[in-house]
Amino acid sequence: MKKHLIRSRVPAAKGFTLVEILMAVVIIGIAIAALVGANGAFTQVNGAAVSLSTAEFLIEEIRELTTMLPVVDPESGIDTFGPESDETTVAAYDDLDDFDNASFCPPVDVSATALTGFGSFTQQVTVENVDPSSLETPVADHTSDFVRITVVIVQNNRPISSASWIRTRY
Ligand SMILES: [Ca+2]
Ligand SMILES: [Ca+2]
Repeated sequence: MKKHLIRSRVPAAKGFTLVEILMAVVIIGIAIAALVGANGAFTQVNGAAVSLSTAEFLIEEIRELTTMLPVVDPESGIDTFGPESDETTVAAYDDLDDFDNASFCPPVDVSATALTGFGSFTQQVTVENVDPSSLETPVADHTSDFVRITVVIVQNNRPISSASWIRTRY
């Protein structure tokens, strides 16, 4: 018996043409570029959100640090606007005006301890007496019972968040 040779009926596989390959390369390239671009934008937005929430946290640290302090120094009263001469570190500050023009880098926490992990942030504090009938209007130091504290958070020389609040002398 003779064996019949069965010829394959499957046609020989045709390769892709050069044009098809080039088209595929271009399409995949566009898709990758879009993905990379979207990812970059997402990273930027995410980074900004992290910076903002850190700034809010650093403002709150100053608010809590100063919230229990008297408006004027318990010993010298209104003699000095700013830290008294023996108060050389933030840990020694014992009244609100001690914080005027203070700049903390690294920022400090509620117990006046440096937060070294946040070294790119600075807390800038301003303390002003304001007019009781117009709390937006600053007046001369120690000439009213109302004090406005302003904290600006700066990151890499750029202000990113700020907050002000009023305290009264009682
Ligand atoms: Ca003081
Ligand atoms: Ca003082």
